[in-house]
This record gives sequence, C-alpha cells and structure tokens, in this order.
Amino acid sequence: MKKILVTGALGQIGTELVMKMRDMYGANNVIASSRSKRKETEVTESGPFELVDVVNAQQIADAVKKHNVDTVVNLAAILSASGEANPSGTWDINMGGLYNILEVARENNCAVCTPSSIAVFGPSTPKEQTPQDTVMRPTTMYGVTKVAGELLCDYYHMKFNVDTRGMRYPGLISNKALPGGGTTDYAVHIYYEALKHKKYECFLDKGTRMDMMYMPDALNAVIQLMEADPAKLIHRNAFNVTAMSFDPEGIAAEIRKHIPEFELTYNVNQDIQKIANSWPDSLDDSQARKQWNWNPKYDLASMTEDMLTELKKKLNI
Ligand code: NAD
Ligand code: AKB
Repeated sequence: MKKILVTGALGQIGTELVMKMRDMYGANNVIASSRSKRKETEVTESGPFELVDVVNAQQIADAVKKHNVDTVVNLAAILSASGEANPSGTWDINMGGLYNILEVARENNCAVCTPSSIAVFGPSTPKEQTPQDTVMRPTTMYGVTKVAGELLCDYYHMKFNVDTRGMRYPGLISNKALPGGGTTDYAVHIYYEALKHKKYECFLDKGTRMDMMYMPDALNAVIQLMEADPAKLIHRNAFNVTAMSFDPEGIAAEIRKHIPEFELTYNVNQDIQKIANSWPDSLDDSQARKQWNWNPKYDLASMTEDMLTELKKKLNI
C-alpha cells in the first residue's frame, strides 16, 4: 500500500484507521474522504482530505487520479439499525457505492478493502461457532447489502483480477468516534453511561449474546489483511473475525469490577432486538487465523480496563 483512499473516513472506524495509517505510511499517503465535512478534525487536518460521495463515481475517480491512489479502503455505509429506517438509501449507498468503487478500482488498478459484517448471517445460520462458509439468509437490508457486497467483490477479483479483500467484523467498541447506528452500539454507550451516570438502560434484552471486538484489533485486521500474502488467501472478501462474545449482563459484570455501583436496566427496542436475534452468538474465525495470522489482543477484561481509562480522560472524570 502506497497511496490509500479511505471513504467514509469520519465514521467510527475511519476516525481511528486514518490516523493509524498516517502514522504507518506517512500523512500524505493516506487520503481521508467523506461526503461532507461539518467541522475540522484531526482526520481532516492531519493530511489530505477530499469530499467524496461514494454514490458519485466521478468524485471517486477524481480523488483516485488526483492522488495516484493504489488502494481504496471503503468505509462508507449505512449500518444495520439505521438501514432498517431507510432500506432504499442503504441499498444505494452500500451497493451503489461499492459498485462505483470497484469500477474505479478496475479502471485504475487499485486494491480494495471493504469490511463486511456478522450481519451477513440470518436466523437460519448456525448460531454457535458460526462457520466461515455456511447459510447466509440475512433479514435486514444492511445484511442483504453485505452478502451481495461480498459476492460482488469476489466477482471483481475473479473476473477482472481486482485485489479485493474484506473481513466480517462483529460489533466494534471504541472510545474516539461514536458508533453510527448499529445493533451492537449498546456495547459502546454502556461505557459512557457507566462513567457519567453509573447506570445504563439497554435497548437489547438480557441474554442477547453477540460477537464483539475492540477497535485496536479491528484496525490491525484491515492492515494485516491488506498486507497478507495473496497466495495464502482462499476466502478474500469474507473472513469471519472475532475477539469476544458477550451479552449485556456479561459486559455489565465486567464494568462492575471497576464501578461496583453500576446498574443495568432494560428497555428493549423490539425492532433492534429482532436484528440482534438473527445474528450469531459466536463466530468461528479459524480461517482468518490460518490464512493471514489473525490474532486479536483484547478480551472483555482488557478492553473494559482500557475503555474506562481512555473515556475517563476524554470525559474529564
Ligand atoms: P459509520 O457509520 O461510523 O461511518 C460510515 C461513514 O460513512 C459515516 O461517516 C457516513 O457519514 C459516511 N457515509 C455515508 N454515506 C456516504 C456516502 N454516500 N459517501 C461517502 N460517505 C458516506 O460506520 P463504521 O462503523 O465506521 O463502519 C465502516 C464499515 O465497517 C461499514 O462498511 C460497516 O458496515 C463496517 N462494519 C462496522 C462495524 C462496527 O461495529 N462499526 C461492524 C461490522 C462492519
Ligand atoms: C451493526 O450493528 O450494524 C454493526 C455491525 C455488526 O455490522 N456494528
């Protein structure tokens, strides 16, 4: 990777990925982009920034040509819960945007990394240790776009030899940018509320177990996968990756080790609960471990300790 364009760079992942990549590859070699820039941030000011709406193929092509880009990390998307409120917009951005990026990549000989999600799975998928290759019948528009997106990336690799790669992220937990409208967002909000108010009302029910990962591991996943030896990659666009699996009680119990008076209550949002119920309880990520040495560092205990330390500084608590 020499010149990297990151789309959707002001979101939860991009906010941290751009800074990490600028440290690794040089500030001028990582071009952050988003469809709007509401304010100046570290990401917009510490290196090149372009306005790129992924629905507009010309804007992608202009940014790629202007900066001589050889790798696109495509983070522009609408996530699961927001996606159900706007299915047609989700299709247009997640699929239309990805198609435009793949076409520009084909024409300009760029590699493409697009994260997929545990949302590719559905109620008929095996729930425990969900295998890499299994039933994929998602029941959300977000999930539909993620399955179709994996297939489209496979197609561009097979047909046009575009170097496409991607991983199925679980819920990501981080302390810089807030999450952007997903089903797993509670696992971020709970830390903020625990520190601010010592209580949290959860929109998912007791016992709702899902896979999760701390952001430092998620960032390493993109970099490691993009730098992996292509000869060793069998799956390319659809690697299960995970770091931990817990339910709201599990994360609350871990928080109570640091904040003993922390209270967890429930006010279930049935629409989001339905999405969560359709996703796996735990993933088998052995293929990622085997094919590109995936090996996350953080578990629930070490993530919780780091989240609380970092958020105390951020919130001045
Ligand atoms: P996010 O919602 O925080 O950020 C996405 C960004 O894309 C936002 O800043 C949004 O403004 C921007 N965007 C939306 N439409 C756009 C358009 N038309 N053109 C350009 N930018 C546009 O999402 P994220 O959490 O950073 O996720 C990035 C990718 O990772 C997505 O593909 C998502 O599906 C995937 N993923 C994320 C998680 C997670 O827990 N965060 C889990 C699994 C997969
Ligand atoms: C969401 O909940 O939509 C995302 C995801 C797992 O894809 N965090």
